[in-house]
Amino acid sequence: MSRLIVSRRKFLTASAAGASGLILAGCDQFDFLGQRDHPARDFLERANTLTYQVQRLMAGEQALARTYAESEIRQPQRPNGSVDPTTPDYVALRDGGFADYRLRITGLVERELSFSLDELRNMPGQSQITRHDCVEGWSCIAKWSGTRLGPLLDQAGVKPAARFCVYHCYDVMGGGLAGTEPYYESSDLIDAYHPQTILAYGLNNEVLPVSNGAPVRLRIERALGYKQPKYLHTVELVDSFAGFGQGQGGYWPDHGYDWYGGI
Ligand SMILES: Nc1nc2c(c(=O)[nH]1)N[C@H]1C(S)=C(S)[C@@H](COP(=O)(O)O)O[C@H]1N2
Ligand SMILES: [Mo]
Repeated sequence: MSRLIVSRRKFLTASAAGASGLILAGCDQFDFLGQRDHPARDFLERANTLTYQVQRLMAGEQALARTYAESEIRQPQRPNGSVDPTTPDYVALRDGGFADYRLRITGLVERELSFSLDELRNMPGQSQITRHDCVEGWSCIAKWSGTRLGPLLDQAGVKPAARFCVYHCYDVMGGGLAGTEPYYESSDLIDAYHPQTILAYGLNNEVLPVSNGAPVRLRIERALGYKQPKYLHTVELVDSFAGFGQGQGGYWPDHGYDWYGGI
């Protein structure tokens, strides 16, 4: 515990001094920051002090989510939340077989980029069999296939001021008196660059179905189900959540769920 307190203090000193201070201090003492559920990392997230450079340095050695064997997939991935978006933009895309789909990277980047589904599918791909845990109390083991988000962020050139990715989706929630609210989510850059964070276009060796988020949904494997945005169209680099929804960083966080949503 004493080591932790020292590390935390050193870290805050280092981040206040900027990334150069962090390099001088050495990186291995910040290994705990790769652990999603570590109290020190939790503290730092609440402090909201992590700049892009500092987060990028930490993204190197991160704990991986547990993966499973193909034989452990015992059930289909149970569709939950939106399962068939009805927004006009989405309906038009779906009716066109997603030929006109573009995944956009916008916000605090050197160059805004967009990728077609074919471009994403032609990038280096990876598959991972992981467990999806929904806060409603059920889990599914499924195989997700896609391409890593991190290299695409590097292509776009994340600006130093960026701290988070906001993930914008095609579907809307609600529709009662309060009106509809677009589904969105967000993560820090450590999770965005995590080696298992993928733009998934395949599920259990098939094309990702509409009910599970076609054509592209994000997988952040160390996070709860609501942090796995389906029907993704834009990844926006930001320094704050103000101005999105109720400002809590996601549709469900706006409605009282924990922003971090770690497993
Ligand atoms: N765009 C969007 N993403 C979403 C949701 C949603 O309603 N809309 N629901 C979330 C919740 S609560 C869960 S548990 C998972 C469900 O993913 P699945 O339908 O592939 O099982 O998606 C998450 N991502
Ligand atoms: Mo969920």
